[in-house]
Amino acid sequence: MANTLGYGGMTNHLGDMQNSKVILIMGANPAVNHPVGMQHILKGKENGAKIISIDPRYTKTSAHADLYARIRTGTDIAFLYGMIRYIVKNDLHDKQYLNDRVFDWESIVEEAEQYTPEVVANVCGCTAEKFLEVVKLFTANSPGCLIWNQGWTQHTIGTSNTRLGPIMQMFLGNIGKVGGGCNILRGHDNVQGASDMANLSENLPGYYPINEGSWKYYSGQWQVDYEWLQKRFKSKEMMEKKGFSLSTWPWGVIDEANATNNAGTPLKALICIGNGISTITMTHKTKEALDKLDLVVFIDPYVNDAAVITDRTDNMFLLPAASQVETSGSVAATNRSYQWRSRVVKPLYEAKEDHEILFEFAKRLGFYEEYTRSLKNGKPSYEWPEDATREYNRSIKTIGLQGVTPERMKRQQENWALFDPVTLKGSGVVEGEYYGLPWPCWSEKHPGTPIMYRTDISVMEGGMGFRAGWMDKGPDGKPVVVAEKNGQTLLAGNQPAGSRFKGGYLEITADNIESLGITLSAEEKEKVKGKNWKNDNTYILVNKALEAGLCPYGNGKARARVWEWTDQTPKHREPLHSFRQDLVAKYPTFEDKKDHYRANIRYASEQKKQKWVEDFPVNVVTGRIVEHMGTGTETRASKYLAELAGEMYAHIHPTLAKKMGIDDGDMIWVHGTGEGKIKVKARYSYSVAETDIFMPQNFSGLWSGKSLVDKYPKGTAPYALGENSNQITSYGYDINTSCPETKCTLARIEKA
Ligand SMILES: Nc1nc2c(c(=O)[nH]1)N[C@H]1C(S)=C(S)[C@@H](COP(=O)(O)OP(=O)(O)OC[C@H]3O[C@@H](n4cnc5c(=O)[nH]c(N)nc54)[C@H](O)[C@@H]3O)O[C@H]1N2
Ligand SMILES: Nc1nc2c(c(=O)[nH]1)N[C@H]1C(S)=C(S)[C@@H](COP(=O)(O)OP(=O)(O)OC[C@H]3O[C@@H](n4cnc5c(=O)[nH]c(N)nc54)[C@H](O)[C@@H]3O)O[C@H]1N2
Ligand SMILES: [Mo]
Repeated sequence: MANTLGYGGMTNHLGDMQNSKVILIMGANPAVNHPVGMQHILKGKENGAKIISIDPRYTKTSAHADLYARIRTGTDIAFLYGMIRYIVKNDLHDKQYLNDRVFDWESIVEEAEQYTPEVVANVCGCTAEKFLEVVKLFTANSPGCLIWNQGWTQHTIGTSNTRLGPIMQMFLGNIGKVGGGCNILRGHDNVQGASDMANLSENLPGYYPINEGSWKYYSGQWQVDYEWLQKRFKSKEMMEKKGFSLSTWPWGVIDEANATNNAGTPLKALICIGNGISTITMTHKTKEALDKLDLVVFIDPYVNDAAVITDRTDNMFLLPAASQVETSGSVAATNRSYQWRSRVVKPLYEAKEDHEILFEFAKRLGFYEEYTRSLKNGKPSYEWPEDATREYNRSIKTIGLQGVTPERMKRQQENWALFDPVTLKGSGVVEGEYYGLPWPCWSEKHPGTPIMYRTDISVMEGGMGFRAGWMDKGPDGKPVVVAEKNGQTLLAGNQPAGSRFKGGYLEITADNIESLGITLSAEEKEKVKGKNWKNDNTYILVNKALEAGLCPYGNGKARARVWEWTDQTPKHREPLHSFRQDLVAKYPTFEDKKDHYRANIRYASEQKKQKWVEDFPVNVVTGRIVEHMGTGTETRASKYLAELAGEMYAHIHPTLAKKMGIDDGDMIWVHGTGEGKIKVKARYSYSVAETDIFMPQNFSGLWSGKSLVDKYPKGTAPYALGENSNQITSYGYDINTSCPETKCTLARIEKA
């Protein structure tokens, strides 16, 4: 149930990396964080793939690589543009692919022009020779796959990183290809499922936007009146507004100026279910917010870390949640595949499954009947969790969950051995299905889509073109569907194999389906009147499209330029707390942003506030260790893991340490650019640059040199406690997602 800060999902899948000839890993450390996924990468290597690791640290993954390049944190965009420039200058780009499938790729070439190998070297802090070695090795081998994770997302420009990576892959025609793609390694168990089901504050389930149309659609799906639903909110405006996010909510409590973004009120209560929350940047601000709230509830199998950080003495409740082995239902993996999980034991002691706790809330708040109506779907009672799965099969059409039925998942679970791990193809009773029915799985006859955007196979075999953003603002400010922008078409120039319609087409609607060569009977026409593929409960539009080999969401171009975003084409911008003060003027950050997930967020004013690096001269990198997970709440409560990794530390390069008179094993104070400070053990390591220190993000329970052990209810303290690295991570949030800039932090260190 835990949430994540990263967005994404693989275009391909883990087994498919065995088909790659080169694997570029940038901003991820799978040897530590995805040790099982890493096995596929190593198999790929045995099959001849070259492995490239680009990371500010020499990691365990780097140790497996054929080529390693160290770059400064937050400079991947310069590196990627350098690669694109090299690709174009050497005529290595796939022009047919770009012309057919990518909208305004020329704007990328234009932006890339300035990133000569020398500029890349200067911005990224690697040598021009090393950069050229990387781009030469990557382009000399095909197909190439790209892997990233939190090294790319936890930045003010995180979304630009995650756009430019795929764009670079498109220049090489690597997306929609076996052994190619972008294999984003996601975080928690079922984090893909959690975002598919809208554990996010900016959309409804299935990524339906929060607007009147979607709310009306869902009121139908949930079988409640739209008006009743609307009354749950203070106003229609608030109903259609993005909520606070995991990273902005503390500002909704402590900074009263944000009340205007929140219907005139600061936040008063917090219910935290399945999230660490002490892992957001600037933990001392989270503490301040927790102290100030009227009511705090944690729903967790363990004592949530944040419950120990706060000084509050009243109105805080810990509700014991069951763990994953005490529950059953569907979970989605990093490659969009859904799997059925069976309960191992019933919840122990007084613990309850998360949904039971939510049902109890609904009963006491008086809307249990409305809450569960669509589970019953006309029957006298519901069957958990199958009927919850059936609800999303019916309602989540956008990403094609129609075909991911409980019956199919259970049959797959019983026949694991019949699937090939490299192709995900089933045989015998599961012949004609891919493992996990990776979405989109358009119907109960569809096999699922293990590799997205393939045009060499038909839609019914898992093929599809790109999904363009068809929406634009019309002259009256209202959204309209468009097929072109500024004279450039958004329609693809090719089509998936077996398509009866040649070329690109808009998403399928009742109005356009006949113009695509599909005929509907008078009765069918009547049934789908005014509908499109995303809200047609009869499925006629989707099924007719599939029969004709057409993709329901259309066949468009991927947008290399997103015209409604601040950075229409990705741009390098220095972090708010930049290690390279001299580059800030050339690559400044964004203007301050008001009402960003309901908080007023500083960008330029924070960057310009002072010459940060003069007072905070050490660049801090944070990340994970293999022994602990997330906050470490669960893993530090394991004697075995606490024994393996029981102590918080900072990796420091001996050269930097010597300059400061710090010996291996000395305690040091690390002061952040906010008010936080932590006391940790210095460990000499050559894995970090001479300018950097590295700290794991997996510790908690010590607070600026003091132990919080007495604050745990008796018998619940974990075996290993440590300082929380986020007490010193800097202010800063992604311009689109609000993901905290935890990967670019400056600090001051001194011997303790
Ligand atoms: N054992 C273990 N496994 C885990 C987790 C755990 O806590 N413990 N957490 C899970 C979760 S929730 C997630 S999201 C994933 C995260 O998986 P990863 O993203 O692999 O995890 P990190 O260690 O945070 O960061 C990856 C690498 O990014 C590098 N990096 C930092 N900044 C930059 C940058 O600007 N550019 C580049 N190129 N690299 C950079 C770091 O040095 C680090 O080696 O792991 C999951 N797996
Ligand atoms: N400096 C720095 N900070 C970071 C990162 C970084 O790289 N550097 N990475 C960020 C990322 S990507 C993430 S995902 C976060 C870590 O993510 P968090 O969500 O903060 O950390 P977890 O420890 O996974 O917290 C999950 C909580 O849910 C509880 N839990 C487990 N199973 C269940 C269940 O079935 N039901 C319920 N109700 N609760 C359950 C656990 O006991 C725990 O308290 O850290 C972020 N913070
Ligand atoms: Mo994560």
